[in-house]
Amino acid sequence: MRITELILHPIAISDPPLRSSYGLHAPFALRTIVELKTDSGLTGISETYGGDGPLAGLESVRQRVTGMDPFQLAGLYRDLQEEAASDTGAPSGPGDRSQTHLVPGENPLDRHARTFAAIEIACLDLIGKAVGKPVCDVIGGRVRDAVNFSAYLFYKHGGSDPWGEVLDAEACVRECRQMVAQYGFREIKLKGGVLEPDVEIASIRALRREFGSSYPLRIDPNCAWSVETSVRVGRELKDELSGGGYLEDPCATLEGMAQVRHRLLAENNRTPQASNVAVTSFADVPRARELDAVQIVLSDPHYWGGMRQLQHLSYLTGVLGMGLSMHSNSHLGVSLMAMTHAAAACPNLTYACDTHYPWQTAEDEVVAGGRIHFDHGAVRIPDKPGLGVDLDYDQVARGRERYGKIPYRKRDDEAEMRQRVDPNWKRVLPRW
Ligand code: GKR
Ligand code: MG
Repeated sequence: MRITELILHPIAISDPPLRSSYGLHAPFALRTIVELKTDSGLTGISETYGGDGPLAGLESVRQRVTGMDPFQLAGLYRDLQEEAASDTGAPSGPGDRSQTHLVPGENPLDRHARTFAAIEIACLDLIGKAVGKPVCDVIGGRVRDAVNFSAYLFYKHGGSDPWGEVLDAEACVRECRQMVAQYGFREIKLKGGVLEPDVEIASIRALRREFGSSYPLRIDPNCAWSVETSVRVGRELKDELSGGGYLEDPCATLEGMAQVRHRLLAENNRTPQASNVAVTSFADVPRARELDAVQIVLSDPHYWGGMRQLQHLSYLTGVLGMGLSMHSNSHLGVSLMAMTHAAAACPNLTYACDTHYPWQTAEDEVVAGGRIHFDHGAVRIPDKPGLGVDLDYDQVARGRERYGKIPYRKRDDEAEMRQRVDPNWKRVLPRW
């Protein structure tokens, strides 16, 4: 089997006015749908980041991929690693890779890993279709038939969406009730770093009161807090974040998170810390472990270099005695299925994965047959070869048309915040 054509579909999907320490989500999120046509008549698909940067990365491998055997992925990985090394002077050195000042997924240093991931996932879809097996069984076999996801809560402004304005603890509980009723999630994540820490503490407490201790809770302010504030929040939420919850990227840098960890440990508070900001590449993991800054690494097949790299990460974190969970960004069903297959084949990924899926709608879904179904908060591995989903080409065309109409080609939450909420807004770290 040989790849005969790489087709890229840049699309725009509506996104509610969600807040984070980065700013505000724009009315449309950008994604790219990738298709690989082959001489066997099979087509492989994947979904990745959108906009000019990711498209340019994919364009740059067009020639390399055309004519390639989709089973031969290691050679492509090596070529992109070599390019990354000549770009940065170091293959994957730690230090400047932190995403503290960048929206996750926008880190230019991850460019090659993201490009490889998008091609790898489409190739694995092809391989699965060629051998008649689901992708998770092609990459070594599943350890679970269904993957749990968490209710990913955001503070938000009101808009033309069914969630309303969420800017206090009470609204946060209402949002969570709505999401849990619709999807059946059993773990809860709150995107913090938006309101005064005391309001966010009150939100977590209110969620605990409403849902009880069988729903593990995590809070992620994307580095908005100082070490001092992080310690205070960790202290005040000691009970609420115990039993399977965690404190995610409370402050910037591994060194900062290490201080938080050691100060909490000194108070006999073992709340684990997770990261997708300070730990974004394999080279960061040993340092995070050495400092005991991060106990749970947040994987994501889109920027860690695909599904097989995620399995390596699963192995590495297992060896180092660290936990593994999964990060997400605004996405549709093709990404959701890639995340599900990857998580199903990572033995120590024991936390419910993040997903932004509830924030997207059926009108934008590009998967044939419509939205992916959640059963008690979990997505089942379909009994179909490959990723188990096909494209609805009318929907892809709709997404492309929207992409053509919007003026921006890069996610910029800070600019959006200035344009729609506060003309003087700046991302200040730490804010509190
Ligand atoms: O969608 O605003 C957002 C999130 O803040 C996202 O960009 C992050 O990547 O989900 C994220 C996280 O830091 O966990
Ligand atoms: Mg995070």
